[in-house]
Parts: sequence; structure tokens; C-alpha cells
Amino acid sequence: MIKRLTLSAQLLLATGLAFSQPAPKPYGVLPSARQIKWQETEMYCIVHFSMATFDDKEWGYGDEPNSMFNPSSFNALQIVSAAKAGGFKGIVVVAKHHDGFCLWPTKTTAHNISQSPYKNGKGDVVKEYQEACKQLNMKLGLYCSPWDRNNANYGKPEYLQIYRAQLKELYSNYGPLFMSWHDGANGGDGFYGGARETRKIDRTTYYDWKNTWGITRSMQPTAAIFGDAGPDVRWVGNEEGNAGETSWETYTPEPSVPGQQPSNGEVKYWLGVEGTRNGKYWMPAECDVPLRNGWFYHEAQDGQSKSAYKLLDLYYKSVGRAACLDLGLSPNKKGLIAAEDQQILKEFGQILKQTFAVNLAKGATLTASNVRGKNQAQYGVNHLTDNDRYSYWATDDKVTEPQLVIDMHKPNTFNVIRLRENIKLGQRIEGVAVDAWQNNKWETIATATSIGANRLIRLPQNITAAKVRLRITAAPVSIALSDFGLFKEPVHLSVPQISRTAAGEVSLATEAPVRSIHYTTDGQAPTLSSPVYQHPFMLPVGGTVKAISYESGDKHSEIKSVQFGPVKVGWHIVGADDKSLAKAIDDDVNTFAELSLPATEGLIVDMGQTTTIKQFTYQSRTDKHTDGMVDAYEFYYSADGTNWTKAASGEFANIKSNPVLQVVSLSAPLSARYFKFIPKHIIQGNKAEIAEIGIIAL
Ligand code: FUL
Repeated sequence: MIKRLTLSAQLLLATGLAFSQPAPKPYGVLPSARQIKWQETEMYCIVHFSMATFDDKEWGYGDEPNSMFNPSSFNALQIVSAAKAGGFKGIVVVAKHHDGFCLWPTKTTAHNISQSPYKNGKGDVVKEYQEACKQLNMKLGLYCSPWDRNNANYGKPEYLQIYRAQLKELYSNYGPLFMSWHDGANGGDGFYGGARETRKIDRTTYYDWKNTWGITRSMQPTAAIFGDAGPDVRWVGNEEGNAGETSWETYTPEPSVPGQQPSNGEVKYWLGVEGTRNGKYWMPAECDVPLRNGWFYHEAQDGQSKSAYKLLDLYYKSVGRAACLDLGLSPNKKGLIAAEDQQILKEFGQILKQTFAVNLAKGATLTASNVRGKNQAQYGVNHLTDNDRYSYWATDDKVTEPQLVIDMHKPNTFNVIRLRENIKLGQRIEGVAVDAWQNNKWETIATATSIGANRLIRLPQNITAAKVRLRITAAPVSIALSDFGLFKEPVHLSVPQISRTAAGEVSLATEAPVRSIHYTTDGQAPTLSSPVYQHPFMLPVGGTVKAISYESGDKHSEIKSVQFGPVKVGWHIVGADDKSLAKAIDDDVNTFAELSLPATEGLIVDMGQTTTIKQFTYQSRTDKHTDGMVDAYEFYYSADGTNWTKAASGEFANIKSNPVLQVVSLSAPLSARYFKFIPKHIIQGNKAEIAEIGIIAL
């Protein structure tokens, strides 16, 4: 009896203690309510449709006549619906771009829609977007370019008042806004009321951002302010749509000029890709990237929009790395999203929906190595699958590296892992590993660093397992994890991509996870019985890599085949006084050597050892410029670098229109340590540009 009493007393005590266990102390800087809302938005579209659409430019100069803006069938509902079909939750409207044309009837300048033929000067495109967003339950944000190439006052103090008046008009007539977007492109040449000159401003002081954003704060308190250095959301530092593999939600922007204030256009923007661990500010990244090649619509870019699977890849690299994805949409001259873009968005939205429809971890038995104060109700693992970003599994203060076993009781196939922290308690975790129970043991299938609001790990191929284990491998404090998910992306038979590093390490990858990738290096066609690709492998001598991806049964992709020559490690350019010539053998097609013409001595390469050459290859510059492209050549070989024999000469036909890798087969394989490439003619300019020169060995 006494014992029983003691037991219940103990139990009572334990429960009492459990309930009184305080929540973990927040770690580091924390998000504001506005930033939390922005983070939950995850995906939105920035819409560029303005004067530049009609001018077919990316940056209008500012001298475009108002009469030029005349869409025949602008339809904000069609545009916003296209974004919504893609799963996007809001749009950012470019209300004024660098050309200064205002899409709303402003009182601040005559360069605006009321002076255009659109709806006989009665149109208000910003209003139309606002109404469409309201109707479709989409969020609205605005971008009013600070740089104004039309305004006569740009660069003078008067312009700041004009710019602020524009913001005030927008803020008072088109809210509520979820974002106010500002970029760093500021100053340069322009029309400037007819002056047609270059105007420079001090980007750190001219806009007096502190007070300008004070207007945003007071008039649109829900708007997250985006800029190179925040203050609410940072630019990721590229327009490719990728945050870093490690991407912190916190950031300490650094000025581009030491001692200055970091501000729009004056930051070390490349640091934005990863952010700063334990940074001074909570300032997560936005990844902005256009769906088409440019931000504005150009007919010439029809058919080149990013595919739905490319968007999916960008989704994992942005939203899946705790950033938001801001996809650029470009309505055409009619004022509509082109049918092809609409279709891509729809497909993308469908893939996303299918992928995240079922969390395979839901319904599994979750067992944690530690639960804070043993208080299952408040801090238990059941919160991990409840779809609430802020209810969470927490550990005792001293437990920073707990483990979690997810037992699904039957094998399931998945290829995406989702982890989320309750960011209201800060960004706590620094490293995780995920294992799957396979072949009677735990095998590590993934590792990651930063988690934050959302981390999606996309596995290179399917994993089938009944049990999965999550290990927190690094955290300075106890954890507060709100979500654990396992998902299966729908089948997509993407062809493997084959790449090799300069040192000779070959990697295979697919755009989307597949069941398995099989490959050969002996020239044979790969099949289901060929080796399964698991890790990068070395192929320094070169050869032909062929790869194929498989899904259920014998469903497979097309075969991808790439031929590699020997690695160029140990090669050097003979007699070169100009180090930049080595760019022709650095295995990087983005850099090129320049050879002044006439180059009678050519480019001499010492391969360091005798090699049997079967073919030689020339890659011209890949930056879309045609200057210096070689369209006629001679090729020589030598055993000693002194006595030369000509092995081939000829032309690279059609290289200007189609600058792909040129492969020239020699009439017979030959043995040599040295070879010499002489450009005999180039398309234009006075220097031959050589991105890469190489050989294929026997
Ligand atoms: C940049 C601008 O210069 C581009 O034209 C585009 O608007 C992009 C979204 O932001 O800063």
C-alpha cells in the first residue's frame, strides 16, 4: 500500500514536472511575424510586363513613347491563374521597371499608363492585378524600380521625393501587400528627360533607405522588404534560382567597399547564397529566376522556357533550402502568359501536388532517443507528422544529438525527405544524417547541414525500406524539429546526365529521382544488368560512358553517351609567356584562351607523356559571342616538340550558328607527346578564342 502510494506520488510528481518543463530557450536571432508569413508563402512569381515588353528589351532606356504601351488583351486573371496553377501563392508586380513607365495612373510623372492608348488612358494594370489576386486568393507584392532612366530628376535630391511619392501611391491604393521588392540595379546611362547621359548615384546614401523603408513599415506593415541586404529578405546573389546546399536563414551582409554601409547594389552579394551561420539578422534568401531566358517576353525566346522538371529542380534548391522561390513570368505583347508557359506551370503544379500528397512517415511508429522532460504531449514526436510547422519535437537542454527511428512496419519507396525546424525558436540544427534499414543494417542515404523552415533532400534514386532513422549530428543547443516527411516523386524517366571533373571523376545524375541508373565504360549499351551507379568513379584515361535510367519493370530512359579524352592534368602550353593560354586546357568551357592572329606558331600542348591520338577536339567560346570563333584550322603532332608533322587541316563548318564541340578524326591514330593547333581563320575579330582543345585517345 505504502509502495503504491509512493508510486502514484512519484507519477504525479513526474507528470507535474513534465508539464512544468519550460519550452527550449530560443536560439540566436529570430524571425519577425512578417518574415514568418513570408516564409510560409514559399513560392511566388514576379511579373515583368511593361514598356520593355513592347520595346523587346530587358532594360528600356526610358525614351519609349507612352503610345507604345498598348496590349490588345491584357488579362490579369489569366496571368495570376497561371501562377496559381503552378502552386504559387502570390505575385510581385513590376509596377515600374528601370525605364520609368508607371503601370498605374500616377501623379508623379507623365510617363504612365494614363497617357497610353491602353483603355484610352483609363487603364490601371496594377489595380487589375490587385483585383485578380483578391478573386483568386493570391498574395500581392510590388516592385517599383528605384532606378528610373526616364526621370529628368534622377540622380538629384528631388527624385527621392518623387520615388517616395510613387511608393506612397502604391502603398495607399493597392494593399495589403505581402512584399515590397527593391533591387540593386541603380544608376547608369539613360534618357533622363532628354539629357541622354550617364548618372551615377551613391547607392549607400542616395535613397536614404532607412527612412524610405520607414514609409513601407508604416503604410504596409505586412510587407516583407526584399533587397540585396534585406532588411527582411535577402537576395540569394544569383538569378539562377539556387540557394546554397548550405543556406542559413541568418545573414550578416558585408559591404562591397570596406567601411561602408551594406545596401542595395553595394554588398558582397555572393555571400547571400549561403547566408551566415549565427548571422546578425534573421534574413532568409529569395531565389529569383525567370521562367524564360529573360525577365521580359521576347518572341525569339519562344520554345526555350524552363521545363516543369527544371522548375522542380529549382524548387528543391530554393524552397527545399529554406529560401523562397520567386519565378519570373513574362506576359507577351498581348498581355497574356503564352500557352507554352501556361502548360509548363500547370505541369509543375501537378508534379508538386502529386509528390507531397502522401507523407509516408504518417502513421509510422516514431521513437525518439530523448523527449524534452519526457513530455510526449507537448514535445513528443507525434508533432513531426501533424502538418503544423510550429508544433515540435524537442529534446532536453543537454541533448543536442538525438536520434529518431521511423518504423513504417512495411517497406515503402521514397525519394524525398523533408525536415523542418520550428523557426520561432531560431535556427538550431547544423547537421543531420538519414539512414535506411537495408540488408539488415543501417545504411546512410543522406546528410544535410542547415535545415531552418524547410529542408528537402532529394535522393538520386528510390529507396525502399520499412525503417528509417534520423540522426541529428550537430547542434549547439537542444533541437526543436517540427516536421519529418518521406515522399515519393512521381515517375519521370529522365535521361542521366554525365559529367567529369578536371581530375577525372565521373558523376551521373538525373533531373528527377529514378529507381536506378546503370552504366558502362566499355562502349556497350547499358542494360538492367550493367553496374548500378552509386558513387562518382574515376575515369582519368578517358573512354565512353553510357548511362540509362530504369523505373519499374524494364521501363527505361534513352541512353546517354559521352566520350571523354584523357584528363588534362599534367598538360601544359609550351613556350607560353601568357598564362591565360592555359585556359584552353583547364577543362572549363566557360573560360577561353585568346591567341593573337596571325598565330603562325599556334597553340602547342605538351601532354607530358606519349599518347595515341585518335581524334582532336575544339570547343569555341560558349558565351553566345562569335568573336574569335575558329572556322579553319591546322593540326600537327610531334614526339619532341621540335619536329612537327601535319595531321589534319580543314574547316569547322556552320560553327557560327551551332557552336557545339568540334570533333575531328585523324586519318589514322598517331603516337605523340606534343600537338599543335593553328587557327587559320576566325569568324570575326582579331584574336582566336579557344575555350578548350583536347584529344580522344585510342
Ligand atoms: C534586376 C533587374 O535589373 C532586372 O531587369 C529584373 O527586373 C530583375 C528581377 O531584377 O535587378
